[in-house]
Amino acid sequence: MRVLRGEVSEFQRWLQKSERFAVLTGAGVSAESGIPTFRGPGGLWRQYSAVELATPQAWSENPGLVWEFYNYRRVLMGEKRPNPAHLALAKIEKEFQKLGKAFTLITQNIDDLHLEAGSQNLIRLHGSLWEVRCVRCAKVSPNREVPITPAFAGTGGVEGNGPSKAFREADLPHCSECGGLLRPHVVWFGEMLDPEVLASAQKAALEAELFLVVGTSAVVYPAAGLVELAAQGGAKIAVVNLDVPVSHRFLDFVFEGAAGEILPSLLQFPDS
Ligand code: BJW
Ligand code: ZN
Repeated sequence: MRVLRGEVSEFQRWLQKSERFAVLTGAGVSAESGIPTFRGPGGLWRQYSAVELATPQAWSENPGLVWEFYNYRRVLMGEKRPNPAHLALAKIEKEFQKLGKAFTLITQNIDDLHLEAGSQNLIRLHGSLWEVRCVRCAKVSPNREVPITPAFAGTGGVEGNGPSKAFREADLPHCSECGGLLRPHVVWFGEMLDPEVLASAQKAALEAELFLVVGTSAVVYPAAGLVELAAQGGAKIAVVNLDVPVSHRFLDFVFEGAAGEILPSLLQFPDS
């Protein structure tokens, strides 16, 4: 680890002192579990960047292609397990609970690895890969099908251009209640986040005394705005990232390195 700003011991004193601790995570926290980040190497599927397919435009033009992409991610993410970074966050939450102090974990990830690691007070800003929503009646349901429908079996390879076959309407998943088309229950570019989910994240950021930002490029709003909000609310801001951008602006602690290596030793009270 490279300590670019602040000191580990000082961070840990803040951890002990803080009554309210909030953490924002991004794709980097799951990188060591083997899940590619969006804007780093591996962020491409066929000729598409992930952010090109995570849009309502892509969905309206070609829902079969978008489902093929999300089906590929179900195959990939379904076999990944939480890494030491997820586990360290779940562990510190338990310590905060024991002490009667507030801990909130806010994630932009849709992989649910924080849940699997045991995190409880978790806010999922961008939804879950393992839930679907009906575009007609808006019903949200858990769905762990892999492949999402039999038509997607064996599709999704990273080689190739465009969809691997011409998916028909009947190949796509449909709502058991109303027959409408099902889509992934995730937030695409240009879509609003669930207002209640966003409001609870903003409250946790504003009230935090210590705010830790792990493995996110922090370029996507409104998630990125939570860091500014926490700073405005008076929180100490700490960053853990493999590759910290040059601008540190209002950061109090900057630890450069892999989250899975840093968090287990960083997230300790100084006298433990
Ligand atoms: C490691 C590591 C290791 C690697 N250890 N670290 C204000 C200004 C400008 C634009 C906007 C604005 N407000 C809203 C917008 C528009 C847009 C936006 O933000 N655009 C920007 C790109 C400019 N936002 C939206 O559209 C949002 N909706 C909204 O605001 O509605 C109202 C509105 C609409 C339109 C206009 C204005 C207002 C919705 C955003 C939804 C984002 N959705 C996605 C897809 C989710 C589903 C899916 O997964 O398929 O969310 S896009 C993608 O980016 C995904 C991620 O959650 C998100 C963030 O990415 P993340 O996690 O930061 O990943 P990376 O890859 O970028 O970074 C990884 C980091 O990890 C790197 O820093 C590495 O160094 C690091 N790292 N290994 C530690 N081992
Ligand atoms: Zn329906």
